[in-house]
Amino acid sequence: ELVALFVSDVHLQEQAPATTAAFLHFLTQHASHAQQLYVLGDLFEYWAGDDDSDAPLNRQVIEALRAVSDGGTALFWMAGNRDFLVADGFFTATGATPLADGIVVDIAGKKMVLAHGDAQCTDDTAYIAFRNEVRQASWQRQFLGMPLTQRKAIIAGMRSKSREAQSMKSEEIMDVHPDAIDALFAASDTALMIHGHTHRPATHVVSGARGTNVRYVLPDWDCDGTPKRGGWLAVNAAGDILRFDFNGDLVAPDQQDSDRP
Ligand code: OKV
Ligand code: MN
Repeated sequence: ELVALFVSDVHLQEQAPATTAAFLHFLTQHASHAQQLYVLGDLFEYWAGDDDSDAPLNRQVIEALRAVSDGGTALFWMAGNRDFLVADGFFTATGATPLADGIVVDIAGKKMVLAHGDAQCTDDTAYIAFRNEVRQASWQRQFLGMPLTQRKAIIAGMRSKSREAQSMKSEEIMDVHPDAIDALFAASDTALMIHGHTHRPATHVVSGARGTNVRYVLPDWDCDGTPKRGGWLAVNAAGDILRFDFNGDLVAPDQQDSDRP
């Protein structure tokens, strides 16, 4: 039996029904058999507030997550840069436990640090400034005080502006900064990291002053386009970290994008 599964960047949205179906299949067929499920950010393409939980897609996903946690799989949630407004209403409805970005966990005897990955994209100073602002409780109180329709319009405006603006770097061309990764390894006193966000699934092995660090990057999901993409990481009882594609097929280490020697 697998101890823990890790998934991120599914970007669930009404416009991507095959991705939704693949993720629901993952929950019922795979996550439900694991002891723990860690959702490491950007499960949703955007989250406008817990008062949007009755939207058909959101309701369907909440019910599916609730079935996983009711089935005995401990469910953990980390916010991404698109679903950072998920709050208590969602946690109560799904049975998920919120996790802070950069938390250190011990899974099957392996100590590891978990992050979404956006906070380590420190080259994008404009984004980091935006992130610091919208992660403040006061900013969120004010934003969530607006009507849901207005919040959705603001998010839609940001999304279309970001799509058309050449100057605004998209998530897809962004990558983490090595110094920010080193700093997170050092601060957490770990040699293992799992994160998403960059859409660059890979296993990075870096030898430095404190020994060898391994950084596992989760894939984003898109099962509506061709070729389909998506998948998850798993930790087994022996503490090995395994990579699976969205079909549940094991990805052999030599088929992974890896700088393992
Ligand atoms: C995604 C990134 C734009 C990086 C905003 C609440 C808020 C969601 C949102 C708006 C932006 C995602 C959803 C986009 C990623 C960028 C620029 C750089 C580094 C809110 C919930 F603020 F209104 F409360 N957003 N979009 N970037 O345009 O797709 O990741 S986005
Ligand atoms: Mn992200």
